[in-house]
Amino acid sequence: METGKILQATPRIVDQNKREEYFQKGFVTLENIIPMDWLARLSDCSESLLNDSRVIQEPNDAYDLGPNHSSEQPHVRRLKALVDRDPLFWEFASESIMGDIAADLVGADVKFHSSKLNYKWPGSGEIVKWHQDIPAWPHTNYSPVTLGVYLEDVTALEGPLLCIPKSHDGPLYFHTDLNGQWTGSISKKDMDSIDLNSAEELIGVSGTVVAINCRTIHSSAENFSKKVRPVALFVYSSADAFAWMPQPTPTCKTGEIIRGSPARIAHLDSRPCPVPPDWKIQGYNSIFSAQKAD
Ligand SMILES: O=C(O)CCC(=O)C(=O)O
Repeated sequence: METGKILQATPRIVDQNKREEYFQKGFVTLENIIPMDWLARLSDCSESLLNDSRVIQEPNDAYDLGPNHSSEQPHVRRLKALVDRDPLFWEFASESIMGDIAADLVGADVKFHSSKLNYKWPGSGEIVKWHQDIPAWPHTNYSPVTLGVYLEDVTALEGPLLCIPKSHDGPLYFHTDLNGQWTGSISKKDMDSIDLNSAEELIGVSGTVVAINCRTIHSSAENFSKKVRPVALFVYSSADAFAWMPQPTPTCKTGEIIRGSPARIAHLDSRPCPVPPDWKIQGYNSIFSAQKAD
């Protein structure tokens, strides 16, 4: 759906000025928007899954593990395909105000794409390099939006997400090295043309949602605090957006319509998009392992 039409519809949850900000800058912060009871349930579930990781030693379909992982001290970088980990996460993704936030940003007909929970541990030195999301999972249009839910307060210390304003209106970059191998990040040479001084830190208290368009250049810095930074990320698109390559991180709910109706006509955006590797052949672990190889 065209931006103008999305903005004409009466908002369900997101203030009109916040919706306009999202379309102008390519991202927006919705402070303290998730109800406390949901936050408590999500955090309990996250704790319990972290606890379950104590018995595993190698990364698998559910867990991306950092090098310091042990049964005494879990070092889970990412819970993969979150909605497949516990029914609570799907209930949250499909039945809570998350679907309404998505509808305010992509239009009334909303398709679920994927989900994950990224942890960032103090002292781990983990960063997420500058990247755009859509080159890893291209769609027929650029409606996909990631809604990141802060389960704990995120200040400048915890390694908040950083976004480059208006970069969603700029080009899409290859996320490969000189040999064409996937790196999951924009090359240093391409980043030279980006004004890093314009980057905005997306800080917020627990219950804040950050909405980031799939074209927006973003990253996140090291966690310099003493506590872990858990951020649950859910991706939605308009129902008329269709993936045209195999998905890197499919879930059993990928493609489900969570608001409105399925599309009868695909929306095709003519702006070009690089072709990613065929993840069905190459396999995909997570952005952390892809970027580490760079
Ligand atoms: O967890 C973070 O700080 C960044 C997450 C991100 O950009 C991603 O997973 O694509």
